[in-house]
Amino acid sequence: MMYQRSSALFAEAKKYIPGGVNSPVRAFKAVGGDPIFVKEAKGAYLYDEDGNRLIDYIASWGPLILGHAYEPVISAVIDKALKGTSFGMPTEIETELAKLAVSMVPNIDKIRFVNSGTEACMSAVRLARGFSGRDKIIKFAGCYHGHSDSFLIQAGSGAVTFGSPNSPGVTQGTAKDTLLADYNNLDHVQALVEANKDEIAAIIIEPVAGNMGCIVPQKGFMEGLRALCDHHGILLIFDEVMTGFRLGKGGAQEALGIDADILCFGKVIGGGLPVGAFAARSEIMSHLAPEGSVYQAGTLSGNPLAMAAGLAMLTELNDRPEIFESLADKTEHLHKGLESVLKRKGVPYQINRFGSMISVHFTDEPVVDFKSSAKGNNDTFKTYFHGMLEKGIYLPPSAFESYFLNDALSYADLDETIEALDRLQL
Ligand code: KE4
Repeated sequence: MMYQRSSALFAEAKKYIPGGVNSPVRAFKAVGGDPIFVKEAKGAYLYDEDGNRLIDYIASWGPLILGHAYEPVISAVIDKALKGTSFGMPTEIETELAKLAVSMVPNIDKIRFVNSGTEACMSAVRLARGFSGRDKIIKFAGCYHGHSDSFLIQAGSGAVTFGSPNSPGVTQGTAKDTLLADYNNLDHVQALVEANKDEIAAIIIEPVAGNMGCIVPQKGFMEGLRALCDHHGILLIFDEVMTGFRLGKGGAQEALGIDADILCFGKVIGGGLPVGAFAARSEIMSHLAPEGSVYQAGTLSGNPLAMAAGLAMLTELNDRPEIFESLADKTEHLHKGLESVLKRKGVPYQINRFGSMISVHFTDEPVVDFKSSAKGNNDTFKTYFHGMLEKGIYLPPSAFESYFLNDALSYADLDETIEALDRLQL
């Protein structure tokens, strides 16, 4: 396949935009080569600037669960845009989407809309701190909650020490309030809680992780976190930016059978437009301005176009919940097909899957946390990524990402993907 126009567009973009992209993962740094510039998309297919058709497995990193340019979403946005794009005043459609989301997700009475998953998670942590009067949070190595300072933290040395910044610009003062634990390691969390008694406001986690590849919580891990939070008066924040409205109407809480205290959303809730949200029971949300004193705001929060896209998307998912099962079945089909090819090729591999989230890791060790995910052979991954791209399959350009299937994918698309791997020399 030719990518000349994409490369030319990338060279031009780099003159005016840092790294030529507006979000780093798009730049292909982890896999090498120039990123593909997309011209348009419909259903399961991307059409790039060189006229190539690509079967899409990122769905804009999750939002487009029904496929690209889904007609009910598009017409809702067009109709809304004709009436104005933003007012900075309350509109009825914000309440309509809020009511629908509250009806679909367990344990929430109220929801606040923002413009990204980062904003949702950042605001959720501030709310937890304001509600509890405590400063520290626990997050997990390899979990990504957006780019706000409190989350850009790497493990400090030792088991129960503070985090340290993993990006210039994040101060030690911020990092000291973020403690880092290993995913699926309840003892580690217990040690952190014991060493910071009555100082921890919240534990924030991706209930099914998607930013280390897809990593599924092991039996008892999430239940243990819930019990620890109950015992120590810590709020459990589920970052459902990826899993929300993807794993089912009730997201990971429903899929795992675990109650969280604060929920963060993004991606699907905006139907492809910029929407994030955070939600909780009234007792917690009543602390948020203007009702309470925890401040949070946004010029374009609840933007009518974004609300229209989100409402159309969630209405479809709420009316046709069979979509979630159809997606999970398609993901299982893809899993089994890829697995049989990799087994036949004798390549060391792990495939992790939950619902319509899946990832392939080139290692013979089970991938259960960031350390084991990092043991994947990245050279093999790069060969895999570019080889599949050459065959018209667009996968996440990093081994530390999950695939996001969309319901426009046909079984023929899935089989074409499996056959593409079969023809690949790994
Ligand atoms: P945004 O600020 O990118 O909307 O959301 C941040 C975020 C929060 N929580 C989770 C679990 C997330 O996965 C994300 C963002 N996901 C990445 C993909 N791994 C977005 C892609 C990108 O950064 O361009």
